[in-house]
Formats: sequence, C-alpha cells, structure tokens
Amino acid sequence: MRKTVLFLLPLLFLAACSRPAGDLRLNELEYFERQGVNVLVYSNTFSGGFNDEKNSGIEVIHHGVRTIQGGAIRLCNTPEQWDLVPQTTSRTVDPDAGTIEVALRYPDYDFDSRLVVSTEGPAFRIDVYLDKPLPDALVGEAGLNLELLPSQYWHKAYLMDGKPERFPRYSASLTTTRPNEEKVRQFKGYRTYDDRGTGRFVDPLPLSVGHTLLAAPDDPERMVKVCSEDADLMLYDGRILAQNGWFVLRSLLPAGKTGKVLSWTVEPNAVDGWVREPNVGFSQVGYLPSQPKVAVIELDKLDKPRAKAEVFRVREDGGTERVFSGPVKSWGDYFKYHYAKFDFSSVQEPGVYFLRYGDVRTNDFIIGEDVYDRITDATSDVWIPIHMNHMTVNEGYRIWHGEPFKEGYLQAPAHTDHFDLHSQGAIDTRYKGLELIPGLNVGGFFDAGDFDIETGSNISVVQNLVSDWERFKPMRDETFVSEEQRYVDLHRPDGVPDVLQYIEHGTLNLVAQAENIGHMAQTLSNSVLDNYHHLGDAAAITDGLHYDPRLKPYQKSADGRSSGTPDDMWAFTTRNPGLDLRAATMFAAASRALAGHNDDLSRRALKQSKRLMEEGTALMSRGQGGARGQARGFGNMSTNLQLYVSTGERHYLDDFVVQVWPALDRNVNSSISAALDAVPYMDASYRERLRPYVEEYKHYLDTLELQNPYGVPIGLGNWAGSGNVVSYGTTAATAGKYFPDIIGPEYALRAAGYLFGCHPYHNYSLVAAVGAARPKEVFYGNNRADFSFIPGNVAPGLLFRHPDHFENYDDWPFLWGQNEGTIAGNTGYLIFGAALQDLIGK
Ligand SMILES: [Ca+2]
Ligand SMILES: [Ca+2]
Ligand SMILES: [Ca+2]
Repeated sequence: MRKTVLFLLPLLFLAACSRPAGDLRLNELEYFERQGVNVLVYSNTFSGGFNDEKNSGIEVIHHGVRTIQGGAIRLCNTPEQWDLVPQTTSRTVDPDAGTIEVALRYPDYDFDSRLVVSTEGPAFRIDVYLDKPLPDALVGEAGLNLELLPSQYWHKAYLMDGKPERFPRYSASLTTTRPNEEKVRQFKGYRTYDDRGTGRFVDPLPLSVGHTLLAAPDDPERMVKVCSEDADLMLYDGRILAQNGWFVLRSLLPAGKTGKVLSWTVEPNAVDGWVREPNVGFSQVGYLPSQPKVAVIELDKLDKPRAKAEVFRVREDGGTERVFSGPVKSWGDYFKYHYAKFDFSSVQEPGVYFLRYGDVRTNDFIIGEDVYDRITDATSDVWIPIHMNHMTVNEGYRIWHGEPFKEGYLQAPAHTDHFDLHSQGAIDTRYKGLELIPGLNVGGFFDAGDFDIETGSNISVVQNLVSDWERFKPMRDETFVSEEQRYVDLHRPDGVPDVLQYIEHGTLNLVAQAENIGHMAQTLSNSVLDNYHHLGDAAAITDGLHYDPRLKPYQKSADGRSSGTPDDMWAFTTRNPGLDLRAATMFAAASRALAGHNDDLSRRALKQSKRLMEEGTALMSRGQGGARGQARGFGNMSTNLQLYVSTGERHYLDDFVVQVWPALDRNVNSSISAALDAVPYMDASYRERLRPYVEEYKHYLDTLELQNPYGVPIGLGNWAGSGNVVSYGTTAATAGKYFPDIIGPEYALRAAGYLFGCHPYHNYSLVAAVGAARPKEVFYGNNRADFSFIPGNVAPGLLFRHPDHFENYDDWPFLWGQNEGTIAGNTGYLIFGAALQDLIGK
C-alpha cells in the first residue's frame, strides 16, 4: 500500500500547490479536497444491518476530524442502525468534469435515485435526480440526509435563515407518534422499537426549519453552511430515538417529479493556511530504562518537519529541565500523513518526563523499572468480572449490574435469522420452539458491548484463561466470586485466584450447554432487536418472568411468575461439529485447571469433552457441519496440540508434528504462534528445528518497520486492528522468551507502545484507564450512553476509512469498529501482558 501512496504523492502535492486557495478540487484518490477540508463521496458505502452506518455516504473530514457523514437518500428523519440503507449500484468519477455520481437503490421499494456531487468554488453541490417519480409509499419519507457529529457541534451556535439557536448538549426535542402501518420497513423486517402495545411508532420533529443553515459560526474549524434551493431544510436531533444518533439535516424529495428534483450546496469553512497539529505518538504507560524509546510524529503533508525534538524531565521541585535534544528523522508517507521518528533511547534515568516537538508539549510519562507491572490489573480486576453473566456485580457503592436473565433461555424457533449474524435451522434438540431449555442461566461472559453469550468467544475465553493460568500461574486475588450467591464483589479478595474463578464461570455455562442441549449452541442471545441494543443494567433487559404466549403482551400472570412479554432470551442450537470439537478441546483444558478447585465441574467438563470429541469427530467424518464446521478446528494443528496436552494421547501429537512443518514452510507468520506453543511439550531437537523459522519470522518482524511507521501489523478492516497487534505482541514475546538470541524484547515492546499511545490519529492509550496520564476516555462498552468506559477495556483502535484516513473518536463512543472491546480480545490481552512481563523478567 505504501508504494501506491508514494506513487500518488507527487501528483497530490502538485495539485495542492497549484490550486487556488479556497477551491475544492477532485484529487487522485477520488475525493474533493482543499486545505483543511476533505469531501468523500461514497468512498465508504452502506452495507446494512449489523454494520453501524455512521461511516458511509457523503462524508466530510473537517480540519482532520470526520464530522459529517451519512449523505444519502434516506427513508426516515433520523435513521437508526437497522433502518434501511441504500445499495450503491454505481459510482462514477469524472475527473474532467470534476464530479462524482452515485446511483442508489432501495430494492424493498424498487426505488432508484442518483446523486451528483460537483464543486462550486469552496463549496460542493449535491443534485438529486429521479428517473421515475418517487414511489407512493415513500412520499413524505424519502429525503436527502446529511449528518453532523453531535460531540463536535453541541454547545455551538447555529443560524437557520439568520435566526440564532444552539446545538443542544442532550436531546430533548419534540416527537410525535404515527400508526405502525406508516412505518417504513426496517432491515430484513426487524423492528428496533417497542410500541408498548399502542400500534404507533415515534417520529422525531425538527429542531429548526428553513433554507440556509449556518452551523458553528462560533468555531471556524467546524463552521459549515448548507443551503437548499427549493425544498425546506430541516434540522433533527437523531439522539431522540437512539443515543448513537447524529444531528440530521434533511430535505424531503418532491412527489410526482422526475429529473433534477433537489439541490443543496454545502460549504465547509476552511481556516486559512490550516495545518494539522503534529500528533506525537509515545507510550503513555512509559518506558523501561533500558528499552528502545522512539516517538513517531504524525505530520500534515503541508507541515515542514523540524530537525530536532527534545526530552524534558520534571524535577522534584516542580521545575523542568531539558535532558536530551536529538534529531527527528523522516520515515516517509503513509496514507494521508507524513511520519518522522524521534529516538530518545539514551534517556534512561528513572523519572517523570515529557517530549517537546516545536510548539507541541506532550503530557508526562514515566521511565522506570516497573512501568509494565500493572498493565493488566484493570482488565483482570474490573473489566472481566463486570462481564460475568448471571451474577450481580458490585463495586464499592455501585452495582454494575443485577442478575440477568433469571427466566432462562428458550429454544429458538426453527428457521430464524438473527440480527447478530446467527441463524437457527431445523430444531435439532429435544425441545420445541420457544420451550424453556433448563439450566442455561448460569456462568458465561457477556460478549462485548452487548450481552449475549457467543459460544465461540466464550470457548476462546476459557482457553485464554487456562493458557494464562498454566503458563504464568497468576495468583492475583482481588475479586470475590460466589456462584452460590450469584454475587461478585470487586476489590474483595476471597482466597481464590481470580483467573481460576473466571475459568470456572466460563466453564459453568459451556458445560450447561453441552449437558442440556446435547451439543454447543451457536449463541444465547436476544430474541427481539428492541432489547438487543439495550444500554444500562443487564438485569433490566428482560423482565425475569417466563414468557407465556397465552397472556397478552405486558400482562403478568396471577402468580407473578410469567408474563406475556416476549422478551426471553433464545438459544440458537443449530449444531456445528467444528464448534463441538473446539469445545471438547477447551473442556479438556478447563478440566485440568479446575481439578482441585471445583472437582465436580472438572469431571463434568472432562465427560463432555470426551463425548463431544467422539460425536463431533464422527459427524465431521460423515461430512456434516458444512464449510463453517470444517474451518473451525477439526484437524487444525493448534487443536491437535491442545488435545495432546489435555489428553496425553500421543496420536494428537503425531498429527501436530505432521502438520506443523509444512505449515511453517507455507507461511511462517501465520503458523509460528502454534509452533511456539508446542515448545514446552517437545524435546530440544524440536526447538533446534524451529530455529530457522524463527529467524525467518524475525525477518518478517523487521519488514513491518518498512510497511508503516509504527512497525506493527496495522489492519484496514471494518473492525480496527488492536487485536492483531495484541496477537503479534504475544507471539513476539513468546518467541523472544524461547529464542532470546534471535528475537529481542523490542518487538513485543513495540506492540505495547502502539496500544499505549504510539499510533495514528491521537496519542491516547487504547486500554481504558491504563496509561497513567492519557488513556482514552470513551469506549463502546455497555455504559457508552454515559460517554464513559469500563476500566481495562482494549479498544479496537484506529479504524481505517477509505481511501486514506485513520480514526479513533475519543469524544464519541458509538462506533464499535473503533471503541468496542470483546471478552475474547480482552482475555487475549491478559496473556499479552503476562507474556510481556515474563519476557522482561517480571
Ligand atoms: Ca454479540
Ligand atoms: Ca478471588
Ligand atoms: Ca421474560
């Protein structure tokens, strides 16, 4: 990718130099640009359903921050996730005319439209064309929408046709209700709302109506002017329906017309000569005295790199002194920005320091022998126990959540597609659709920012925790866990190592699945979308009463034990033999770890392990389970190794050995982790045979420094890549432990540096509450509506937006691809932390 970008740069730079200041121009990356303003037109398209749609359509990156997106024909005033989104059936860039045209289609309504975006000096124009008149069903519903990021506009002023107003900090605007028959269909017919039996849905009313909106005249970096020539321009507050809503500008499309039916001009203000402030990336957690210390400085391409940067020490009398000044070395361009590095490794004396690069003074950080000692404490003491399902979780004066899902789980009805990407086929258990499956409301961990038990993730969690336990024996005890009381109290030691209790808690649910269902469920999840997007106390998601379809909705039975509200969670039970085999492997591991702590559960886990292994293997060899089953585990070398460790049966090890060398020959990077995991169980000859592959792996690690300025694997998917960096760090630390003469600690430390602040966009630690001076402050946890975090969460981090923008909002928690942590990912981070501490001799 770097090559491509480098190739394009001279053109871009010429364009930048030759254009008259103030005019938007189409650039080689197919977006409109002027200094301080990028206008993207369907560089990122809508995809519907699970994907959060605040990332698509016409978007504006305004002085470095993506503050406007969602420019599209939409079918509601303030679209939510799960509302219909348009398919982009074509996108045509005409460099000569300087236009981008997109064709949009709503197949549910056989409705097509076209948007043509062109420039008018410093502004851009959106013209909407219809080749056929608007379908009757969408008259009064279809309109041109554009959304403004609330956290960048609240508290600021706006003028609608000259009348001054203020963007509200919190949503309290007017709404109305309309009959459900008028509600535009939602994705796949799902419903995000609960009408409480009224037969009516809520529709927001506008904050303001006019023809010209001037937003944020009081903030030149956010000021934008939007004019609608003919139709009314309406401003809505999308947060009134959903906390993740944005401010929405909207004009309805006219009925009965074809051709050009609507036109807007949008002029984002550009601050004269604006150049983005340098982002000085460094480890907020700090540095070991002896370790390499390299800050990565992210610079606007129009910025002139400075020759030097400095390190200052904070003295004990409160004063500061410069202790080092050194050269800043250019690394090169990577996507939108230019990067330079500042090596201050020679500063080694323990103390409190900060960096200065030109006018930028960073916050302070510590150099000391123990800076990495506490990097996983918040994850272990706070984040993980808060995600324990089926328990009340208390911390000091605060209840994080009560005991969720007391009514248990129903068999999901046959042939049900689920909004969280699961599906129930024909029922393959002894239960009928909507019949209670007993015993499942025990143990398990919430998946992420939501509250389901993803079986695959929970299997990974137990496996991760057992690895952590067996490799590092963490005896930390800061959590009181009583499965009997169904009660967890944070920061209250109870004499049992917490990791063992977490293994037990995960195993309890998974064993219950195997025992009561007969095999592993795909997921235990919400039955209705209206409670899937729940924010708040998990115990309040369902009413705790058994669902009785003979009662009316919201009615309770006379004995108070059941209700007619169909809110009970469902178990999606369609059998996946691959998942059963993964569970069998995990149960064997859990059985080992639990022996002596909970012998009964240890025996039950082993019993299920053997049964699922036998049944899963038989099903797989009969070709059942499909591609999904095949892909997961069976015959996988990691599974064979785990099975050998768990069972001691030699044939698993033989299978592993047969697989590992060809796998390493094919691709060292993807196989080295599994190969290293085997070292403790093999003889010295294995380690020697592995040596050349570790050397090859080191070569790969070194090439990372050429791929991007941060020298770690950076993902470009729609879920940002911290998880990859954590895995890379764990593998590098493990390789460094077994082959210290080949792999130094600098690679694992580089992963830590990236997680803790040395990364694009901003320099905050991606781990909640970790990184003493400046960790991130908002995350997509289940308390995201409060613009808060759950300590120890690891954010996915830097989300790539096509074609050249990395982003991690720290004032807006609601994009999961940037800010959500997962239970499997965060338990993986525990291992990384332990492996790093082990590597550096802690
Ligand atoms: Ca989930
Ligand atoms: Ca404990
Ligand atoms: Ca219920």
